[in-house]
Amino acid sequence: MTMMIAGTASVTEQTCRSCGGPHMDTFLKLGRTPLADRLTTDANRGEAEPVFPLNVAFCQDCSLVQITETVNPRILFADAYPYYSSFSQALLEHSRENVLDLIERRGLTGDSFVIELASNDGYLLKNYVEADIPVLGIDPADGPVAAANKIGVPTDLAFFTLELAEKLREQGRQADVIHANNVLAHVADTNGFVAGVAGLLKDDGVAVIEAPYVEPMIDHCEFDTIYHEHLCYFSVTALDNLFRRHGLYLNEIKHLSIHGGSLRLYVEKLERVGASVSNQLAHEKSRGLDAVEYYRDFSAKVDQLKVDLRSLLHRLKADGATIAAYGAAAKGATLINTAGIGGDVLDFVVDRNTHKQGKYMPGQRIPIRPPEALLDAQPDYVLVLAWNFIDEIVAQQSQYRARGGKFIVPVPTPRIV
Ligand code: JHZ
Ligand code: ZN
Repeated sequence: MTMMIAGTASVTEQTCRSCGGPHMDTFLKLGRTPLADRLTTDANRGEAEPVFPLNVAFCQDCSLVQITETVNPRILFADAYPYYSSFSQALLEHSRENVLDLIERRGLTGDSFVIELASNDGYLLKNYVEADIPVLGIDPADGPVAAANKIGVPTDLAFFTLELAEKLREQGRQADVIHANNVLAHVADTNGFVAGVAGLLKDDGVAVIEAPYVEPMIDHCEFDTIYHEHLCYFSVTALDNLFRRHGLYLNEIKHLSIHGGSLRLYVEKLERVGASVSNQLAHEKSRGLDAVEYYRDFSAKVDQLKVDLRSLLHRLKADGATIAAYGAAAKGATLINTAGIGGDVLDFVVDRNTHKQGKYMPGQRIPIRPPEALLDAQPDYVLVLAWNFIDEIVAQQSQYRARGGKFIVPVPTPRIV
């Protein structure tokens, strides 16, 4: 379990982030990679980029899959963090539906209080604001926080910690609903975060948490979703162990297609475990997600994917094709850096996020341009780094396609669509 020393760039964990157990079995080594959301700019192009080991381990005591290197969160999330949730239409719709469902199911009114941890640019909480339900967002990235406050979503610039939870509780600001999407896997102090959620929740409140699910990650070879921001890769088994340690109960889950396969977790102080959870626990046991054997051949599959993708791209290049990429996604940084796909193959990457345009992909330093660049240059192929949004991207790029452009989807096995 981590105690990050101020000023230290990273630490290598010897024990499990969740249970503290010493039986960690490393099953995947991706080498040393640059930070996936640290984009190079013209100003810092001369500097060497820091790289950190990216190794994935299974805890034999509580089943949690995790990386062993913890990079200082101030380095990961502080300055110029480029991820803004609102650039995906699919994510906005997904979030809105989640909010409308909760307002109805929980009977939320103007007397309720909703908190979101890692609320980013207000992409989700704005739906409560529209319904006149009081909210508070908490997020450590200054750009997205400024964007949220600007659209009227009250948001504090802070890391969510147990201390902050206690402070809010002392102020009488406990929540009926706590949202935490794609953040539980990002926090170094896993137990402190969950204890904070427990402290901040009203007795009859619910924490609604979304996290990528380890089962599709392994089954569909989504190894590119592994990077230093993602410390944990959760199974329901590991989550159940984690929440129970803090007097919280995972009572219901929903399967979501977002981000390559995620779980939405409904967590409460009252134990009333529903069939969705008990069935999934039984499913995980029968498939062996609670034993390291399930994860053993992942490394060989990842190596094969990298070889296949590289040889496909090099064959196309040898035939004289031009290739660009879509999505300056964090996962794209893992893919191009671990598979060694550089500027000799990809001419540029496009992304709708204006905060990423004009910068360069980590490590390989491929320039990032607006999506319009695809029609200007009309490359023969586009490698879809943000493959999790493939439908949205294909629909949006119908003109590129009508002119004969083709997409390459890298996972689970490289294919041209
Ligand atoms: P996207 C993010 O990872 C960030 P990333 C974070 N690390 C996390 O935990 C996961 O999500 C879950 C762009 N885009 O969201 C936007 C277009 O340009 O899949 C993004 O830059 N046009 C916190 O970065 C990128 O692609 C489009 O039409 O791997 C997608 O990145 C769409 C749909 C997206 O995840
Ligand atoms: Zn453990």
